Amino acid sequence: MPLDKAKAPFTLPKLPYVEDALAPVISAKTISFHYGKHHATYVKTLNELIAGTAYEGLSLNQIVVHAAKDKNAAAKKIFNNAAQAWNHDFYWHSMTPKGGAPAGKIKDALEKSFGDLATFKKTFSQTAVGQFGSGWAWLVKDTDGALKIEATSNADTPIAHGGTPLLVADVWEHAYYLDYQNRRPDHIAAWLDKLVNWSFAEENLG
Ligand code: MN3
Repeated sequence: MPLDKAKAPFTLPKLPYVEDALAPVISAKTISFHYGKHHATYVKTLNELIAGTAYEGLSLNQIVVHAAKDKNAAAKKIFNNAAQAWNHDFYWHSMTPKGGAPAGKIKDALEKSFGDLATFKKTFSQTAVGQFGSGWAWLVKDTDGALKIEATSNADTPIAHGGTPLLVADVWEHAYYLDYQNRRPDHIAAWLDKLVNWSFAEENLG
């Protein structure tokens, strides 16, 4: 991803589609706030926090990894904003208006790890819905090559812990509240059926 090489000051990466492309599952109004306000603010705040610090010369990935281990009080804020900047760019690419059923290598990998697609969807949905409060639901590749589903809280991200994410669903309320209110299960079901970018997941398989 280009983010691996980007250096400060960071700019808000372009969305890979127009703002109404994911409607009706995710409306243009949700995208305009989520991308144009939330994501943009994480990027802007990150630039302010790292200006004049040792973090300034690092890539976004490196900032996430280093700040996760940094015991300095200021590092937590840097971690939160850097990880949220990274997670959101990964999230936009995890979706496409042309979602549907997985095929090829990624389909084989899902079947090998979960048995069948229905079991993958059920497990992913349970994890996404079961994440208490704000966070993220991830499909990751384990070190043994098996695919796993995990949730992280708030800004936390697998890349801070050496993980290899393939896909992510944002389960903060700001991701779905305007369109689904409190119905996170319905949002996740529609997300899985209509919006997943399986080509992106397959690229991330490596
Ligand atoms: Mn979000």
